[in-house]
Amino acid sequence: NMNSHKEISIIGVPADFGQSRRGVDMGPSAIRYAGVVERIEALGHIVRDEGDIPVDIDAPREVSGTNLKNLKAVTEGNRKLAGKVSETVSDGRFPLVLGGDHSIAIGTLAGLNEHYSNLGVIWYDAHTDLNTAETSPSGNIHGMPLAVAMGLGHGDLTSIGSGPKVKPENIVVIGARSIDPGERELVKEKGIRVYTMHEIDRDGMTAIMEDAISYLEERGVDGVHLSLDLDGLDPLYTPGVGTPVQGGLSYRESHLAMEMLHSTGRVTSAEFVEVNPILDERNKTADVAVGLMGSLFGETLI
Ligand code: NNH
Ligand code: MN
Ligand code: MN
Ligand code: MN
Repeated sequence: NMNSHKEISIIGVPADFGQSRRGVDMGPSAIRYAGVVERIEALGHIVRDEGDIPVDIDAPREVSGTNLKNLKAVTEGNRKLAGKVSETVSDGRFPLVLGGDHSIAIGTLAGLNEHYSNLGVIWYDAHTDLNTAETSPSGNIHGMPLAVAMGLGHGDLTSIGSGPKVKPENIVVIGARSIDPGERELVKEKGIRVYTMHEIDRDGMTAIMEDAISYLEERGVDGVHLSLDLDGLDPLYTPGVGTPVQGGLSYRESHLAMEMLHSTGRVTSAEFVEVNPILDERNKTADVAVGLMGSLFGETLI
């Protein structure tokens, strides 16, 4: 169906300041090498690779004395990314952002917020990324972007763009299995819809995705952003991530989820993050990422 063909802008963010393992800045290269442009063009979409957001990868690292590591570098990168994402949506194009660690979701969501007033967010991740400096066990900002997007956390981060970027009741988390105490409190306090591995094991991915999609539709969202952390999958399938957690989503469950999202026709932006080629096995994780993008953009087996 020609009407479902999209104009897609690929935006690379070669940044690793939100966590402490080097190499995730090479994620965009690895994903390009895995054939992202060709894979999506083959589906009939018009794809433009916009290259990378300029990131000062050699900026000195802050190793101690703060529970917001590399705050300045994370803030600067996200300001640039927010501008680029906003411009992309202004041009009527679908932003497909390639990380980089998950702290880049701060910029993506800030840019999207210029265009949506009731955005839905699907957070596909082993973690909930709902920490603040007060609750973070690591000081790594990649564990904080969903809190920042709700308006919680350091002012330098929450003030990128204007106001809160997403309402807690417009968020669904899928695949969570490593949740810190402060995050658990926030989930309860804000009533965030979290489908942990327990619910997915119990009810199956089909039921979970149907529930997640109808939940967001009942909220009358005016767009849906998919933020997919490759550590949401089991490390068996995506070993090239900085914080792998056993017991994750399978390859097939993840493809099914992407196919179901495609069927809704409601996804308006996406980001794929945490691919670290240094920790990977022959670019396996980037290959999986590109395969999932294929399903998200309409690939079928026959
Ligand atoms: N929750 C931990 C933290 O905040 C780990 C976060 N790591 C992630 N999040 N990869 O998706 O430090
Ligand atoms: Mn994450
Ligand atoms: Mn808004
Ligand atoms: Mn994660």
